[in-house]
Amino acid sequence: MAVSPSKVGANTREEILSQPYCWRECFKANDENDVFERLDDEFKQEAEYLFIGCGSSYYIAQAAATSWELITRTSARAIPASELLLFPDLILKKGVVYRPVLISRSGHSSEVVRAARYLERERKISTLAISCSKNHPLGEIAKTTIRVLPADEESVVMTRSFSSMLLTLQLLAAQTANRKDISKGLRRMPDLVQAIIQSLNARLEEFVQARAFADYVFLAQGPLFPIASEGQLKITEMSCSYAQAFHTLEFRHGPKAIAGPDTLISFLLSESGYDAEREVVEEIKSLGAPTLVIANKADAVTRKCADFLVEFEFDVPECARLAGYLIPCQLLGFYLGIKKGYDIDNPRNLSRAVILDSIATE
Ligand code: F1P
Repeated sequence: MAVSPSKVGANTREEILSQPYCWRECFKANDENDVFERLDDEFKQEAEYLFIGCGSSYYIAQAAATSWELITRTSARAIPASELLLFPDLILKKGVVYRPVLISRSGHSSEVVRAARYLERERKISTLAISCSKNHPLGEIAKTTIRVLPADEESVVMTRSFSSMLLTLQLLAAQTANRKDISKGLRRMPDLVQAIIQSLNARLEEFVQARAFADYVFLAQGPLFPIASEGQLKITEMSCSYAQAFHTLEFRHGPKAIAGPDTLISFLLSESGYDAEREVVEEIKSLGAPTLVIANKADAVTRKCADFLVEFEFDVPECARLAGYLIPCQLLGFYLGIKKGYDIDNPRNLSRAVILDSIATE
């Protein structure tokens, strides 16, 4: 059924723009339900955190694992659920105490449900799940489930569910490590992003209308790399365009061959690696590639090299800013899809969850 032009992507657009409000609601719900206090006992003992998800939720797992290591200074890893199902010996080592955290907006993705069943029932390992839905198979299997219900979406493509589950896991890390500076910074993100999201939305819509690109690259280091990976996935899901993600300095080692006038290179610049990453911005600009740069603070060189610059100036700790870097990536994918005439609320070939008839470890 044809969708009227003004209605195309209405759900996805509203879900992207509602993120600051949604984050506030999620923080409030978690506080009212004492979610973190109730978890405290189980999180006291030393363990290796194993963040597990599929698709966008796998990139949440990667962002949560890097945040966990930076905030708590204890080890954490991220894996796609399929790796645990197909190569368990590569993942679970003898003598290591694991704390698996299963991430799934729907709680129905077969690989995540089967991973929970395998961990709980075959390996007798207690699991924590986080989801945006109320009742689902994952919640029936995991020992404890955090529900981030205000973040659920109508759309297939994950946007506010991604940022809300990530912020919740980051807050859990800060709580576990008693890092009040990080907790405070995370709780300031709704107001900080609220102040810029409407102007950013208008600027990106205009940028996409004015320019044409053949393909897309996202570059980032450290805790921002999972956000770059999610950015390429948003472009792919919402606009069916070809997008890739690399570590920024890795781009020089071969992939740089594709840099040219038709490839939009998006840089998610960190604070910790800024000087080295900015040199890549300069180099890529000199090759004639259009650049989109997202930074917390940009110097004169970066301003000169950026065709589109997002400068946050958020005075919060670096790892508390991750959710903000997502917004321009989501909006870029959205407006590219609109420009190509796609029905973004129902993207080609995709469904809200991947339900498989059969997979190994049945
Ligand atoms: C995971 C997922 C999404 C993807 C699509 C299919 O869902 O792979 O990341 O965008 O919607 O499902 P979930 O396990 O987080 O519900």
